[in-house]
Amino acid sequence: SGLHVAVVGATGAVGQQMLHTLEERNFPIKKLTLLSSERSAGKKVLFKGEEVTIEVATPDKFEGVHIALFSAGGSVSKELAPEAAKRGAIVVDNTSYFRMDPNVPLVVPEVNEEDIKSHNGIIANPNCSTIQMVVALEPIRKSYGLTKVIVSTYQAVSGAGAAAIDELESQSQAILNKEAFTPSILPVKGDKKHYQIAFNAIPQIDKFEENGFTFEELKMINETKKIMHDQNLQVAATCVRLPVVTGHSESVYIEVEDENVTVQDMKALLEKAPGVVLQDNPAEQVYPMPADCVGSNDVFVGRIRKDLDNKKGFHLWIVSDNLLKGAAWNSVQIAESLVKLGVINR
Ligand code: 11C
Repeated sequence: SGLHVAVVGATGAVGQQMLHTLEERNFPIKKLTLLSSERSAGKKVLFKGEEVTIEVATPDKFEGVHIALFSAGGSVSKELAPEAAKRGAIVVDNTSYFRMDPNVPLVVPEVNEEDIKSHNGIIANPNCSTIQMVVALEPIRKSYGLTKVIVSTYQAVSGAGAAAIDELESQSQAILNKEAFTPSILPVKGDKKHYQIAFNAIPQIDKFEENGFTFEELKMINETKKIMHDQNLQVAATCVRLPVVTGHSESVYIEVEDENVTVQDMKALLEKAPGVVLQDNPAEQVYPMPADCVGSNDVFVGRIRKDLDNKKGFHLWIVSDNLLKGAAWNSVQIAESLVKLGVINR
């Protein structure tokens, strides 16, 4: 018994966390195939104490694979996810390429686990900043109704990959040493200009769209509506990059339908919500911070306040490890759901 699992993009910031999470969860693996671009092929990686050699990702490598976890960028998913699905694998894709495709379920198990049953070979893993927000907001939506979400993010550089972490570290060092430096990765590797991230805040994540929002902001808006199955939900986002290595933070304003909800109600609800840890005690200065959340699969919520002017308005502060619940853990959790709901037989 056990499954043949493939990880595509095994050497990336997320791929590494996927291997770590598969190990930690003791996922029922019979065979592990690690795939990457030609650049990383041939490298050896330790999995459960055994060396696994990374191979070049080509369509034939998916023969016999049950579950393929993809995190090697949109263009790789575009080309190879359909090839894997054609060969009978169920793809869990961590890129944005298929997320808004109506034939592809977009899944956060705490919110819409059942959607995996309608897969056509590909299941999409949402954007990191979307995932942590919907985990915290879904219990509120279910109990009190949710009509509006306005979010501002404080996002870590690891969301932009390993090269962005290097850029933050080397730039910080250069500034402290009073040396010259030339930004080349952030805010967006493929955009025209690059800006200093060390000791700074950049209000651009991904490229700008014609309506003035960035693609990251539109991902938060559109993915939230799709995951919650509510096209009428009003969502707006402003996404900002900070000099934090790992752990995205979000200041979220919401409006609920029920104006009688109290902060105590909200806290009691979130205290028992799946995947959520409540850290909210102003008297003791207890609130979530990214440095404390790194390495945890949970979503941390604090600073819950009722708006002073709008009886239906609440403010929350939501923090999570963007590489875990935001990426690797949510993907492995979807794989676990495939086994648990009998969508795939081990
Ligand atoms: C960031 N949220 O922090 C992005 C990274 O659509 O999966 C995730 C990109 C994605 O830069």
